[in-house]
Amino acid sequence: MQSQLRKDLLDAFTNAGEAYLSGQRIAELIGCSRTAVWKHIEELRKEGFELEAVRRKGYRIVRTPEKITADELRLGLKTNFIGKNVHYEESVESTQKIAHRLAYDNAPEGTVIIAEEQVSGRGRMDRKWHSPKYTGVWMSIILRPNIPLPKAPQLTLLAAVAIVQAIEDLTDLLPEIKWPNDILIRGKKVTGILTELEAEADRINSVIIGIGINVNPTIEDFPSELQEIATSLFVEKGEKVSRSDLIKRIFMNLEKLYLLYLEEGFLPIKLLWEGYAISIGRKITARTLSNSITGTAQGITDDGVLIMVDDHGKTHHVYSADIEL
Ligand code: BT5
Repeated sequence: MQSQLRKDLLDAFTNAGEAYLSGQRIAELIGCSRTAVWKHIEELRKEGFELEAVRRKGYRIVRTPEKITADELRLGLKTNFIGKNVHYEESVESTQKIAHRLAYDNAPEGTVIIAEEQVSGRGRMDRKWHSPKYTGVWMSIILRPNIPLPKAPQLTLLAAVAIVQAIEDLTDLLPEIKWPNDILIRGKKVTGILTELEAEADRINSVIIGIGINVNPTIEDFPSELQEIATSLFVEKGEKVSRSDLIKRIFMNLEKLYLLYLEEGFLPIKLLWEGYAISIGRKITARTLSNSITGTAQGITDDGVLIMVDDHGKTHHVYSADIEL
């Protein structure tokens, strides 16, 4: 975890934007000695930050490190709670597992667990999620919404919109959402979302949103069974994308949408979601554990449940399934 002084220092650079900050000014802003400022600046340099120092003007950050660091995530982040408390790990089994433990231990809403690598990353129904080192975003976000239990899956759709918007903000790619939890680019999966709950009786303690994004791997970096069905932002764009910038965008978009959702309910989110959905209006097969339905996807209900009409004209409400297009 970062010290409060380090957080204040990064906030000071965030607020300064492109402007230089003198050592004296920083010391005043964050309430420490100039020697302490100098010490923190040296530590940032050791982490891989490049700081320009100009006489009589002060310091400015000109480049941030390739590896995700808590400091880098702090710089430029303008949220009130999502991502304000970040647990950063080099290698974990699954960020979901850590998030469940932290949520149980009363971690504040908006706490995020980010790992460079997951050795047992998981998808829905205990499927595996391939999460190799340094190339992706593997993170879990703890939310504590005061909503009835059946509405929790709406947060998967909300997160999907936040991620698609973040990808659009940083690239010229056009991601699409396949209900309920896949983000695809040109038909291949770039992101998976796994929403899990901690609840007692009918009260939600926390919702843990697990997000896996293939950012910078090449196709050869994927195991052979994924090479036909998966893709990455790098593969699609032909250029590396900064994982920290992407994470910060997601935090900002997610916070905005989540506050809108708490205020106005699911409807505004649904409208945004529909603008990105690919399965709607198409013939699909929905496979659940117990059966499979083929028919046309009509849309989603105001609660985020998929509506399908089968070949006999019968309407089905699908709460959770794997969709084949
Ligand atoms: C998902 O499940 O798509 C949810 C994935 C959530 C991953 C995040 S990473 C951070 C957090 N910590 C975790 O341990 N998990 C979450 P599902 O819809 O069940 O899709 C799983 C299927 O996607 C697998 O069976 C593979 O076919 C495919 N797959 C696995 N790894 C992939 C990857 N890196 N990219 C694209 N597809 C992948």
